[in-house]
Amino acid sequence: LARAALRSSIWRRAPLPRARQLHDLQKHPQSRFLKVSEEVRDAVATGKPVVALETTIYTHGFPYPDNIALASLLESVVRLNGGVPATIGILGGVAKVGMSAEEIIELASTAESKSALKVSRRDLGYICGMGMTGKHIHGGTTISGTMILSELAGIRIFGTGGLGGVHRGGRTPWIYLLTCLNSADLTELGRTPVTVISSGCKSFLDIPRTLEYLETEGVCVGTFADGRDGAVDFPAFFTRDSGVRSPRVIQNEAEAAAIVYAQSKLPVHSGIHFANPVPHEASVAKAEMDRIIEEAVRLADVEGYNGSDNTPFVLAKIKELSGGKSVIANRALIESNVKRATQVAVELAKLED
Ligand code: PSU
Repeated sequence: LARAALRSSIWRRAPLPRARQLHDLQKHPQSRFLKVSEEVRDAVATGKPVVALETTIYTHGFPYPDNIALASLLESVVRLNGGVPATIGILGGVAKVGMSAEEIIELASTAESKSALKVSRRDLGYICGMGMTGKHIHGGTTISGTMILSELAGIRIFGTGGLGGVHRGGRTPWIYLLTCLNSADLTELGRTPVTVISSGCKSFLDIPRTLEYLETEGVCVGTFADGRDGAVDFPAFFTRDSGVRSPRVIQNEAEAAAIVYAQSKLPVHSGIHFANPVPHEASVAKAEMDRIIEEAVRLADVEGYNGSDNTPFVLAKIKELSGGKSVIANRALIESNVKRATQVAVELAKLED
C-alpha cells in the first residue's frame, strides 16, 4: 500500500514540473525573460562563491547618485572577499542576473523619477509580460524577487540590508489574518531555498510576530554572535538590540555554511535567514531610534501609506527625523552583511568541493 501510495502520490509528482522548469531555465539562461551574465553562469557551473545582491535598495532605498556608489562598493566588497557578485534587477521587462555596470546605472538612475517598480513575487509575471507588449518597465527586485531569480540562476547566498516583516498593525490576530500585513519576503523564505543575510527587520515592524511567521513557514533563523556566549537578540536593523531573542545563535561563517550545506542535502526546500547585527560604531541608540520610529509610523498611518509604499515612506521619515544618522547606519550594515554573505559563500564552496 505504501509503495502504491508512493508511486501515485501527488507529493512525488507535484515537484517535477517545477524542477523541470528550473532545469530548463538554468540550461538556457538566455531565455526571453531571464538573462544570466556569462561570469555568473561560469561561476555557478564551476562552484565558485557567488553572492546575490538586490536592487530595490537602489530604486527605492538610497537616492541617486549615492545608490550607484553603493552598488559599486557592494560589488567590490564581494570581489575583495573572494566572491563573484550577481546584482539582480529588471531592465525593460527582462530579469537580469549579474548586471553590468551600465545596466546598474540605468536602473539606479530611476530613483529620481521613481519610475521603476518594486518587484516581488507577485510582480515578476506582470513586469515581464508588459515587456512582451512593448511596455518596457524597469524594476528593483526586493528580497522576495531577488530570491526567486537567484534560485533560477543557481545562486544560494544573498546579502542585503533588512528583511520585510509583519507590520505592527497586524498585532490583533484577526486583523493579522484578514489583512495580511506581511511582507512577501517572509513567504518567499518559506518556499525558496536561498540563504539571506541581513540585519534583521526594522523595529517599526512587529519583530516577535515576524519570527513566529518565519517559524510557521519553516525558516531557520539564526543571529551571528561572534564568540559571545548566552542569549542573543534578533537585531532590529538600526540597533543591535530588539529585546527579542534570536531562535538560533551562529558563531561564525563556517557554522552558517554547514547549516546551508546540510539543509540542501536533506533536502528541505525553504530558505534560511542569518541576521548580522549592525556594526557597533554605526548602531543608533535604541531609545532614540524607538522614539523616531514611533513618529514615522504614526505619520505613515495618518498619511495613508500602506502595502509596498509603507517601507519607503517610513524609511524616508526616519532619515529626516534622525538627521541622516539612519542612512549612515543603513550603509554600514549593508556593507557588513554583504561581506558576511561572501564569507559564508566562500565556506560553502569549500564544503561542496
Ligand atoms: N529595508 C531597507 N531598505 C529597503 C528594503 C528593506 O532598509 O529598500 C526593501 C527590501 O528590498 C525588502 C523590501 O525586500 O524593502 C520589503 O518591502 P515590503 O515590506 O514592502 O515587502
